[in-house]
Amino acid sequence: MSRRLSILASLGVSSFILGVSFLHAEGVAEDIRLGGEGTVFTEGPDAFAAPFPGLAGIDRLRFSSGNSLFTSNWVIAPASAAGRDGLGPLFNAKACASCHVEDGRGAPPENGQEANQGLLFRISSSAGHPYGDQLQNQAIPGVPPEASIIVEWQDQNVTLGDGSPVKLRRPIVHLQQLGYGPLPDDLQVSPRLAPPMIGLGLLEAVDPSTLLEMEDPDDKDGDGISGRANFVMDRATGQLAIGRFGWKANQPNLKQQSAGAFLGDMGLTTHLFPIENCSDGQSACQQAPQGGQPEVDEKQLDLVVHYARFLSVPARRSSDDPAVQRGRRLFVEARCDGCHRMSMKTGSETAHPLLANQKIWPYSDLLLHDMGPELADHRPDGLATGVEWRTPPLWGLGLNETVNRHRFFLHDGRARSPEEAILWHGGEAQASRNYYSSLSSADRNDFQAFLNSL
Ligand code: HEC
Ligand code: HEC
Ligand SMILES: [Ca+2]
Ligand SMILES: [Ca+2]
Ligand SMILES: [Ca+2]
Repeated sequence: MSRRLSILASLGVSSFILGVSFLHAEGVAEDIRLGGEGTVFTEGPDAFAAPFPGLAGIDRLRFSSGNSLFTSNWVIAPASAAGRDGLGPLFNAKACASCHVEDGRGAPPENGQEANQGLLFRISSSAGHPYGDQLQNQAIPGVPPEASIIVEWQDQNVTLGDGSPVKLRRPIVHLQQLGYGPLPDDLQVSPRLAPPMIGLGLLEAVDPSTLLEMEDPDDKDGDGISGRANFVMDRATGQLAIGRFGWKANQPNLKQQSAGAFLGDMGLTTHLFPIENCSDGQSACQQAPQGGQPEVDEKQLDLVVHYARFLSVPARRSSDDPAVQRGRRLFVEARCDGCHRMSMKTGSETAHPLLANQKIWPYSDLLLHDMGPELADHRPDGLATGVEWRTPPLWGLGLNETVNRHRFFLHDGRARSPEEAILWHGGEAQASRNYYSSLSSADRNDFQAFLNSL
């Protein structure tokens, strides 16, 4: 039986009886294909690593080359591997894939452990200091690393509406072995977990107008939810552009996000970020040999971007399960979809025809929301304030455990399940959180079944 037919068959009549209205005219549940034509029907450990099914010929070959640049370690300059050197002097990891593990999500450290590669730390302060805007806890020989970063998890108990206790945890960050003198007293530290890489080309292909239509900065419709777009400098054009990527939507496109990662996370220059990540107070860093100018040439950067653009989205599973369908209704009743917008269309003029005019189901508006004081990092980023975060897409959520063998969520990985993530929601999402918390345990199970089907 063809895949399409088997979906039809497995949907059966239950969807009709329940009156769930997500069927296509032809009877195919379109919300199974979360990434439109960029959807793959795989659910194993490599579910996040597949290219778009339609990617062919030279585009497919470039995807493989990009994969290799994403996965293999960069080395210290000078090296015989001339096209792959220039790592550091300061860095967090040697490869993109060290943090975006299996094209999925990073993991935060255990209690009292050194922060590993899945979690990085953005910093800022009104006072001058030599540490830049990100802490690099690794360095090449002869250059002091900036710090050793220890995360301590502090428990916090909450009680659900029916009296069930849930133990949450929040990170306390300890910066030790500072390599360049004391840090300012007003330092703001923002831990950031490496997010999954799926469907990013589709998110990049959504027209700015589509995102702006979802904004409601003054909450004119009075539902308590006000999303607004971040606007950030697009270095290629010198103009402000809508931010889409990163936990605060502080990067406008995949090229700048990737070039920013090369420099900030691995110490590799590109034409977009040509200057090594060493400040005036870091002289050993400034004097270290370079691996070319830039170290990652335009061709290599484009291959990595091409790779990021065409990682597909796994299809939903179990969407015909009655529990999942009940959970889906609860998701809407709780107004989760006020921010985790179920679907939208990509634009018609996109980087590649495969990305155009796709109905996608990212479960995000890519907009910034005030998430309340508990999640605040107090560190502004572009237009994003210290309490605002970009709604993360929820597609792929249920496969996180299969791909990465963990279920850590939220910007700093504090949540150990989707339920914990919901219970941290505050600010504009407080009403949704309270709704969830008021549900019976049977309803909460259905709710989670739906989330796991994504
Ligand atoms: C040290 C860990 C680390 C390394 C290495 C790393 N990343 Fe990331 N990546 C992150 C983190 C953390 C974020 C979120 C950043 C933020 O919120 O500002 C991120 C965000 C992204 C995003 C945006 C995803 C989204 O959903 O918004 C893309 C794309 C990306 N990285 C690509 C890359 C590429 C390409 C490389 C290699 C050149 C790379 N990353 C290397 C940790 C890393
Ligand atoms: C006001 C907007 C808003 C509403 C309403 C909202 N969310 Fe979120 N959600 C966010 C933002 C923003 C984040 C990221 C917060 C962070 O990382 O600190 C988030 C994070 C999450 C995450 C973790 C995702 C990840 O990749 O780490 C889950 C799961 C989630 N939300 C589920 C829900 C559910 C279920 C509901 C309804 C009960 C809901 N959200 C309602 C905005 C919202
Ligand atoms: Ca370098
Ligand atoms: Ca730094
Ligand atoms: Ca509103």
